Amino acid sequence: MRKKIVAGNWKMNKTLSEAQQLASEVVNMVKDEVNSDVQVVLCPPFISLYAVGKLIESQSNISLGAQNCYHKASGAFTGEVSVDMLKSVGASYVIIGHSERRQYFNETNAQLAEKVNLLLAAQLQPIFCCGESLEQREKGIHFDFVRQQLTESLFHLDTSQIQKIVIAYEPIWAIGTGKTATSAQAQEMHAMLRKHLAGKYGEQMADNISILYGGSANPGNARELFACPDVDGGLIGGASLKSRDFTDIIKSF
Ligand code: 3PY
Repeated sequence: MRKKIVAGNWKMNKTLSEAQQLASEVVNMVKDEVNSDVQVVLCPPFISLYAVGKLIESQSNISLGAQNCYHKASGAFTGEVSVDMLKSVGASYVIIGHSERRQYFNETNAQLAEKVNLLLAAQLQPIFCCGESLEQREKGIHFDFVRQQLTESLFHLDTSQIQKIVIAYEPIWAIGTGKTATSAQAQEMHAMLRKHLAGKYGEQMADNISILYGGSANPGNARELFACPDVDGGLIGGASLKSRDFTDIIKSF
């Protein structure tokens, strides 16, 4: 049985006090209203990780996640944040390879492979993002492109390691645009990703890997997306900044 996960990617939003406020609201709503087995992950900006971690401490179904990490273990990399630092403030998940990082910070599949290795060595769970641009989809190369992202960043892992990975499919054309993939488009890609994983690691292993959908997911479309057999939850952008919307998404399972 694979885990159902709803992760909130707060991106570069919320000051420390705003982050504390939002996290407290989510904790209270989840406590009062969520009785399913969904694992909730809050991914605030680095500076709020520790404080948010303290606020969610008592809620076993809410975990702390970071939005990125550096691809080297430590050293003279001014301004960067290492995997060990994230672990030391209580993170248990780390989003890597978000399309905004690939696009604005030129992250490569090879760097992401390094991040995956460091995270797994520290026993943190990567939420590995993949997804195609509109142009790639229109050219009909979207499956090949996303398959290659997985192959180049993850397929060096052995079977015991791959089961620790959470995958988030986020079509770039649906991020911050208000456009969502239809549930049929999401299911088609998720099924293809699972097949690709099964080709390398076997069907049983692939069946245990959670694949989340991301890209303008909201309370209005979450139920239909989460009803797809290969959609195991969501990586939520804008809608995770409002406790009511985020909780309603969690309740959409
Ligand atoms: C979005 O929903 O826009 C996201 O990028 C989630 O990571």
